[in-house]
Amino acid sequence: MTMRRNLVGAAMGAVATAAVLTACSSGGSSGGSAAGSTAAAGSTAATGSTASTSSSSAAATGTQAGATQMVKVSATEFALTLPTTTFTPGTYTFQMSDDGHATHALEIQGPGVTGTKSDAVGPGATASLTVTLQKGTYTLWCPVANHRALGMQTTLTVG
Ligand SMILES: [Cu+2]
Repeated sequence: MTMRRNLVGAAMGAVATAAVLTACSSGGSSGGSAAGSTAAAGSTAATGSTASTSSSSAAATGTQAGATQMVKVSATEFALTLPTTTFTPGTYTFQMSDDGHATHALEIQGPGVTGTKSDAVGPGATASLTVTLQKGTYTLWCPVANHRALGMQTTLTVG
């Protein structure tokens, strides 16, 4: 028992001595290089944690990109009004509210999206259109009659 306790004590003493020696060497004449390697080890650890932080934020971004975002579009004679025409890549549901007096709808075209359109609805009704936007430029318009030529068209910038 006493023997074992002494061995443990000796082992701990050795560890403590090693720690002290390490501390001494970094504070000694070779402090420059020791400090340098300590800094390097520190930056490696920091890089590691930064990497894990960025990967978790990337996962968060992925989650965000996976969530469909709602964009309200007001359709009138003859214009499409959106809160913004600048988007980040992701999936969006354009919810058009027919705030005018005629039938309106939405159609969109751009990178990866070819003429996806919503139902045409009358005054006071809403129609939605869900698309995944990639980096690039999209055109959003009303495909009813000649509404597009009359001004129901807007350009969306995704980047
Ligand atoms: Cu229209």
